[in-house]
Amino acid sequence: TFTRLYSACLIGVPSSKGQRRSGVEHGPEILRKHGIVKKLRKFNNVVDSGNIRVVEDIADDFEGNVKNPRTVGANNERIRDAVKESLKKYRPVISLGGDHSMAIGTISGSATFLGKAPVVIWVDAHADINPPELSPSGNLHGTPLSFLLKELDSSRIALPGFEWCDSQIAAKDIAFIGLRDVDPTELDIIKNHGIKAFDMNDIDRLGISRVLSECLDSTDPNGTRDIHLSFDVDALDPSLTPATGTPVRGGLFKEEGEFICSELARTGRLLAVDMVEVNPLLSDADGTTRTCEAAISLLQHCVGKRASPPFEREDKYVPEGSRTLN
Ligand code: EXY
Ligand code: MN
Ligand code: MN
Ligand code: MN
Repeated sequence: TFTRLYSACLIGVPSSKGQRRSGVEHGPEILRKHGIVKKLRKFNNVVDSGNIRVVEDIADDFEGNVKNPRTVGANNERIRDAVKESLKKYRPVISLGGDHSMAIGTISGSATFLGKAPVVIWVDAHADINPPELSPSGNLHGTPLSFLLKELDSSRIALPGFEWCDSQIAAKDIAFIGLRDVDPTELDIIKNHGIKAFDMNDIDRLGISRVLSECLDSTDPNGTRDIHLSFDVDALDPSLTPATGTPVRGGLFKEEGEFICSELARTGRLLAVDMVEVNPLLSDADGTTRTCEAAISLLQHCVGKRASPPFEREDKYVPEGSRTLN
């Protein structure tokens, strides 16, 4: 099968300039320290390609409201090239973040390698689709999908650092899982372009198995397309992944995340995975260890570990808080 033909590969992406808190650049090294390579090798061959050398010395600041576009743009061009090159030999190509702005590069890398759009399954508390000039925070980690979405071409502003970037993904290629903190502009884009989106209430109501099937039915009705999974650790409940920059209560259970990863791997078409927003400076040692263990377990399921049977939420304790998309 697929997994026997290919080894998986890890690329560390120590990027942090897509947000304002320090520490997320240490994501790749803290995951290695927690034994990611050895733990993934229980399930498949894994090559660790080391870290991408990120740009840090560009003179950069705000462009309008947008923070550090030159740095984030330059890094993403390198990330695109690294992912594209790795896909010639490995899959899935697993990019360890780093803040989520890196998905501009990883998904561009997948699309450039394929010469067409992959399916993008975006698992996150946030939609990360703000047009940068409309971002409430100016942080580029809340914007990557707006760079990638073809339907936004006519309204996209030119930002320094992104001259290389071409939108390669259509609204119909994307599905969101786990949303619970979405800005009004983002909700408009999701609705106007009919992007498939499942918030936490949908998961409570339908169960993760049905939600994932609907994501795949809408993005890949024939079951033939390559899949790019972009997994933000803040999609999981903060009790499981406290070491992250923008936690939102009421998230996915670990088993639900693992089910998504395992089912996508089982298609044989899981091309690339992002595991992002691990920040070891935002929790104590125990919280950081739990965050790393959760991220590593998700990735084990991306390289062949099988999840237990579909997990249903009924009768489980459901935390309070904002859980809906609208
Ligand atoms: N939507 C908010 C913003 O654009 O600033 C929060 C984004 C958080 C993004 C995290 C990584 O998923
Ligand atoms: Mn997020
Ligand atoms: Mn385009
Ligand atoms: Mn994100």
